[in-house]
Amino acid sequence: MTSGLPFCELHLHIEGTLEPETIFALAAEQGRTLRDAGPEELAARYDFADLPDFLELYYENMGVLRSERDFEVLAEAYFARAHRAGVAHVELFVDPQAHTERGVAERTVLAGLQRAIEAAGDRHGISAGIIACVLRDRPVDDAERMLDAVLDAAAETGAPLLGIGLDSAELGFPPHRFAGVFDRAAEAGLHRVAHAGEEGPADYVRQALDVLGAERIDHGIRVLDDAELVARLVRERISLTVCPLSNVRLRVVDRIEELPFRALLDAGLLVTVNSDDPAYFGGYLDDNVAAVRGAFGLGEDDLARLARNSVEASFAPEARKRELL
Ligand code: ES4
Ligand code: ZN
Repeated sequence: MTSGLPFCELHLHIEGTLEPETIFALAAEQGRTLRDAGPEELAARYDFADLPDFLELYYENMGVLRSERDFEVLAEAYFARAHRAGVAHVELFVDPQAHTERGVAERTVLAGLQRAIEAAGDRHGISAGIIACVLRDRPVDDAERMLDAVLDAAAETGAPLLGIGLDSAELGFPPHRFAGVFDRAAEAGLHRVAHAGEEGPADYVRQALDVLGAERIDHGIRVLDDAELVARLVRERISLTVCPLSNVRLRVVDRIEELPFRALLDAGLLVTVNSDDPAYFGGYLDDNVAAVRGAFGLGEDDLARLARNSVEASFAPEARKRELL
């Protein structure tokens, strides 16, 4: 458990919860052989030089996700684990373009997630929604098509599509290219978030706000380079979804103690703690909270603040937020 307080998890790639054992189980079901002999051998390769190095294996591994049932089982396992971690509400990311390029339709993905989300409410009392992410290192046309397809798929399946996000390789792929897609998403009533300031500069955070209309910044740990930007984030209550174990495993920092975690909190920013791709980075939400607690000597008051921040920063309906506060 994190602290006994209900947390909202706001930065979680559902494909990043695909555990090595599950990859092998699904491959066996499909009669496929994989490059590695078994889960241990695969996991031994989870030693990443940087974000692009991680993404290569992440996209390769998700090739075992094919049917609606595969996505349902994947998300069910995550919700069960998240429940044990003290998570009460989840806004999960999914990368539709990474599945359609393999012939798996948006409808299949959202229908599977929808079933797991329904079960998570019944079994664990967890509320959840979906944020479909644009792969920023692919053409803009692809993102336009993805938006139309997920809006249709959500309408058909009843999947709770909450928003649009921006992820994948950051350096060299500035947010402004996707202004049109994000405008259309907003017109369709979707929330907008974007990965920015993970490996990229503070200016990408500014673009995400100005050009994409982002309501939350995913990672954003480099904002302290820009005092004016920090002041704006504080003033507008725009949260940063920080993922401490991810930052260590992707070598954004060498050691967790090097993260400016205290400084972000002391600046008055709406910081939240999240697990990003827990099957790859060494832990779920409780593990991430424990890691920052140890590294920065957080007390009960700090943990309560992080839990409250996660509720405030969520897109949960006001009545649900009141329940969680
Ligand atoms: C991601 Cl850690 C991270 N950053 C950007 N895009 C991603 N997709 C999955 N994990
Ligand atoms: Zn992420």
